[in-house]
Amino acid sequence: MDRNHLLAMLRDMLRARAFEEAAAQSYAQGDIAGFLHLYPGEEAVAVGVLHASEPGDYIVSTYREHVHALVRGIPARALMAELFGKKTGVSSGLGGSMHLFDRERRFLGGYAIVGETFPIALGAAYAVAYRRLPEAVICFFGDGAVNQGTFHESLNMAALWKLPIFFVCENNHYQIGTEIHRHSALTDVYKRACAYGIPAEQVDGMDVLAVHGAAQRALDRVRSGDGPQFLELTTYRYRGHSMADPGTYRPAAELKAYEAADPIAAAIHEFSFQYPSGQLPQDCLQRFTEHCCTAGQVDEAAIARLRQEVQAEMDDARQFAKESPAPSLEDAWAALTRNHRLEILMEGVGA
Ligand SMILES: Cc1ncc(C[n+]2csc(CCOP(=O)(O)OP(=O)(O)O)c2C)c(N)n1
Ligand SMILES: [Mg+2]
Repeated sequence: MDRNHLLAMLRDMLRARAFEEAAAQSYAQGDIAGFLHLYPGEEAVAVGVLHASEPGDYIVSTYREHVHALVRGIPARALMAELFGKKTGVSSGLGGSMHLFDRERRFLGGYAIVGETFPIALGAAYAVAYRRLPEAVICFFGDGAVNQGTFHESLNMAALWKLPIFFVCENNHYQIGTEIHRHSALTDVYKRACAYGIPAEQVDGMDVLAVHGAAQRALDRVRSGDGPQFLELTTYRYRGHSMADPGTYRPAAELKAYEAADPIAAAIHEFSFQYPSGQLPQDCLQRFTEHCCTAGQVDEAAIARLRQEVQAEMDDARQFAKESPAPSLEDAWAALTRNHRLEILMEGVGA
């Protein structure tokens, strides 16, 4: 990978964390209401996968989707304003944190219902296949979604019709407060894809380069008509399930071990029986910055500069969101009654 691409990935990882921390602060100050599901710890997943995507690909995500949207290219201002429920938001302030949508960037949302992403991705992939386009649909979902009926129905149909879908499981080992070995009979999620003959791989989701490589391979196969591909990325979220969740169900040592750049061997050993997955990964961000420094791609000063730049970007996004107007009742009504159907029909006939 060339230096510029490496730096672009590093920048996006830093932006991702800074965005989410800025959102957490805004929530604490009462500027964001409702649920807010944050992504720190999982950045290598979104950045690794989306840096392997093309502008023609479609993205379907869950309610933990701010970072997918940011890395896809939606400006931080439009995202933060949406979280604030403002008119300048990417969904005009009418969707909020869990319903980010940007047709232009083929970001098909943000969905709050667990397992909802699968049939939506399936429909989009059917449309792509129908038109025989070399595009892919990237479908993100959590480990908790794989016990939903929609998961099995969608994998079956995707395989049957050889649809261009890339299934990406963000296995952060928890479904709210329930650890994976308590909600799933099979904790290696990727093995489930075998039931439908879909090629699947399990990769360390804390290692952005490994994620990127695996995503690139899978997307190449999708684009060359090989049908759906499946990738399970093992990762971890540092915060609670949402801002309303203090996350006290997780052993403090587990959280610490995942957060540590250099996991303390003794502590990991002492508690290793609690981790079904065995080995504990490092913080993905620290690991990647270390990698870039060791490889001589960047130095500490450049990283410090990058951190400053992304912090300024997020401060600006918060300020913009705060100063933006709220949507009016008329705006909400207009959105409700807009004739989307006509718009889509017009597009279909090339008008
Ligand atoms: C159909 C449905 N059932 C239950 C919920 C409540 N719920 C919200 S998030 C969540 C956990 C999902 O966990 P996972 O898929 O692992 O995603 P993560 O939050 O870990 O990213 C649940 C059960 C829901 N939103 N939709
Ligand atoms: Mg989960």
